[in-house]
Amino acid sequence: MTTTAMGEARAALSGARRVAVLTGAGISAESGVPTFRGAGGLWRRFSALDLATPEAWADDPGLVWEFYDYRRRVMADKAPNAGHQALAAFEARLAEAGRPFTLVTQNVDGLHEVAGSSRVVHLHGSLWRVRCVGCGRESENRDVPITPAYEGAGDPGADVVGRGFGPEDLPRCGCGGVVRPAVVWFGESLRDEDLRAAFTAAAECDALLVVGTSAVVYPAAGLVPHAKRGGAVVIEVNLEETPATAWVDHHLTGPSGEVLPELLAP
Ligand code: BV8
Ligand code: ZN
Repeated sequence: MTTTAMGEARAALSGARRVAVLTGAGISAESGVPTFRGAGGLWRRFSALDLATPEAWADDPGLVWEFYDYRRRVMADKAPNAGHQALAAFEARLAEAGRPFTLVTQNVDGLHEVAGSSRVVHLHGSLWRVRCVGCGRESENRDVPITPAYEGAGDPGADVVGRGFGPEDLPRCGCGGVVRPAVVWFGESLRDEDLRAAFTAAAECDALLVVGTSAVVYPAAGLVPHAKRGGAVVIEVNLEETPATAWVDHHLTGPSGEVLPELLAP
């Protein structure tokens, strides 16, 4: 990406009072967290899209938990990268200047909070929260493995056949109900308060940063045209062009761990 593209994007951002950010799996790629649609996006012979659905859960909750237990396990030695940290520092600087800032993420890995971001809207939930399918109670859960039955499970190899976990292996709520990952699966609605916070931030911001998302999943991807219609300048940071690129004013090509520290530097 040319220095003029960076210079123009920095100038546009410095002129913005209220800033909103939308991040996707790409911002965690340099932390070693596989993205959804990139090379590492497969687990066994499944794509995340096969397993992140209510149908997969109804069909084989034990397999779905094996997939999520694996993704929680993978996070044990993952840390925020310079991109997460640049966003957290930027948020703190804007807060000092009394400038509104909202970080909307599609990610469920929790790395933005570890980096120190505080105003985070989790559009798709969190790997670290579970919800009882019986009583609906939602709580934080950091047990790895999720239950003793899953000790040593989760091998992502393409030819690995699952052990076949049964109801007795599944995590339970105090009420006796089974708990599921508190993430938004395909075909499931997002939480109203998260949608409202995200679309209000997009409508009201003067600049929207779109970082590391393939912009194919809705309603999250709809935040980009929504911000544009609200008069915001839109800056995209990605290795490649995406369907959002048609809407953006500045496209910075490169890894977010390198681009964001330069773009957000004081
Ligand atoms: C809903 C949580 C309806 C689970 C996720 C047809 C048209 C339009 C919409 C639809 C349609 N058919 C179905 C739909 C709706 C569907 C949808 O959008 N499907 C898509 C696939 C077409 N949406 C839904 O189902 C949503 N719900 O619409 O409800 C409804 C309405 C009323 C009543 C009932 C129901 C729910 C969507 C949420 C699904 N859950 N995740 C989990 O994580 O396990 S989505 C999943 O994809 C992740 O959250 C992920 O974040 C998200 C998007 O992926 P990305 O984050 O963009 O990651 P990806 O790998 O795709 O891309 C990475 C990008 O980073 C790439 O561009 C790459 O170039 C870049 N990159 C890589 N490395 C770097 C980098 N960039 C910078 N630096 C780097 N180093
Ligand atoms: Zn319960």
